[in-house]
Amino acid sequence: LEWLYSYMIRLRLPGGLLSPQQWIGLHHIAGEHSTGVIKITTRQTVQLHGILKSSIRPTIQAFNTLQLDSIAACGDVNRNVMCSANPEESPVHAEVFAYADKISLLGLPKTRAYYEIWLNEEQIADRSEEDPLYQDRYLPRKFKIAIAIPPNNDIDVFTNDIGLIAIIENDKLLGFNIAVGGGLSTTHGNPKTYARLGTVLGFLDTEEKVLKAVYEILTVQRDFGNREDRKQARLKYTVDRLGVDGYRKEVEQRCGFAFEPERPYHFTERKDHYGWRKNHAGKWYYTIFVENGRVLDSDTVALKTALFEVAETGKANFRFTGNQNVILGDIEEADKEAIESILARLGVKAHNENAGAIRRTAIACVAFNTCSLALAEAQRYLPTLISRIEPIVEKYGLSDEEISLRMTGCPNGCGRSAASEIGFIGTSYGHYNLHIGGDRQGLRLNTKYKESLNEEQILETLDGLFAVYAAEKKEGEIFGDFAYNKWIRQQ
Ligand code: SRM
Ligand code: SF4
Repeated sequence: LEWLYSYMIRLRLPGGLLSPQQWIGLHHIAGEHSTGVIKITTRQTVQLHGILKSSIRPTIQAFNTLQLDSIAACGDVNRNVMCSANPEESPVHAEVFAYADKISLLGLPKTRAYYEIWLNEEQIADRSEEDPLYQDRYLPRKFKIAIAIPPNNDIDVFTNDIGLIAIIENDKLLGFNIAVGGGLSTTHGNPKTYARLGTVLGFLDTEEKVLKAVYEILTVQRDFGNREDRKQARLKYTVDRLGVDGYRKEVEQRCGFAFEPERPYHFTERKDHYGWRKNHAGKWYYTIFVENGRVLDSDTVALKTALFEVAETGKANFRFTGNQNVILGDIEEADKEAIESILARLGVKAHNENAGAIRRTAIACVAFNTCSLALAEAQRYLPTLISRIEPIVEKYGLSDEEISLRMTGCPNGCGRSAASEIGFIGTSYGHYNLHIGGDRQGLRLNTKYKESLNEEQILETLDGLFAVYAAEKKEGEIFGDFAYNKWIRQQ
């Protein structure tokens, strides 16, 4: 008799876009083979949990009929490529968005093993599978790429190994600034590990140059990354070992061209705009708040049913955001009312409108009960903790402040807790390090302020911090900046 193994599957979904037909398929696959919850991740894709070993092949085959795959969603390869999610925010969104797909293809392993193992493709035993990028050794560690369209840093561009920042002038895409060396994971008790935000190498204009540079940044990491110590293997450590100039020089040598100086850009926010928005072409977008990315029907909101009904109309695409939400997108004016009535009838509209500012900007990673690396709860606990924090912010008149608050069940940082104004990082069951002083746009990491707090201590500490903030903040000063100046800078 064998153990009853259960698995998680994550899709590769560059930029996080699904058609209504694909959503319908995903809904059925989730119901048939997994726990039923569709989990939107912090990298704009979805995961299904609780898939029994015998259901893996049928699940992958069903996804394949929807032209969806799970290739390189995990492993020491380039992962799901993120792209700014909100098409209503820029007339050149489609042009930038296309890069996510191109970069994803560029970083795909060439092996046919996935098709042979899961999709019954004929196995060619003696074929040597040439892979110029990964060769015979893949990368030293996972690798992440994201593309941002200023002024919204909704995909947290600087937390990625490679971050591309679209430079747009007069609604024309001029090219990208390219940053390297972002990554958030640390290990408790290992001082050699640290979170780092990316550093801009420079600007490139043509598509050919941008793709070549991305490719060669990958090959430099492949060749220079640390393969002895997995805790030192991410690109951020390679960049710091070679130096930013050293890394740039090596990339330029392989590319045969140089980076131009970085072009100016300005991030003013890092958030999703809930509710209806219209884009330059007159299409409508409705952004739904999905608490911690968990799509399911609850007592208060029939979100899963609503999304299924919307998909059945065939009138909206599904665009996942890096904040674990979903945008119903590309909706014609004539179809808006039909979508609106589904959202209103099933409680989605009210849920969206009633969520408080801290709750709707918060992120939590999966953690217990499926993540084997979890030290503490995250997505199962943060909603409750927020309900206990809300009366405190209310007491100090701070209820409308969109303070970014993120929680992870361990220091790996899947909910990007190191890049928030208030970060909780699990240390043991029921205990969290409290980090403060990050900014709201994703340009400054937070810093550890208190260690291993339990809930009572968390609430007491936040009460004290908010009291001072409410009393002393300057006009428009956000909590993260205030906290940085008041409690972190002098440390
Ligand atoms: Fe993550 C490992 C979940 C985004 C850093 N992450 C894991 C695993 C697979 C646990 C494991 O290895 O056994 C988690 C699965 C839990 C479960 O039960 O589902 C897991 N990571 C997630 C997701 C689902 C969190 C979420 O709630 O949305 C995110 C999936 C992203 C995706 O769609 O691909 C997720 N993980 C991230 C991010 C954020 C990001 O990429 O923007 C980070 C920090 C950024 C970074 O990479 O520096 C992140 N995950 C890690 C790490 C630490 C990597 C390192 O550099 O050391 C691990 C552990 C590892 O790789 O050894 C990890
Ligand atoms: Fe698991 Fe840690 Fe990632 Fe949370 S941060 S999902 S606990 S690995």
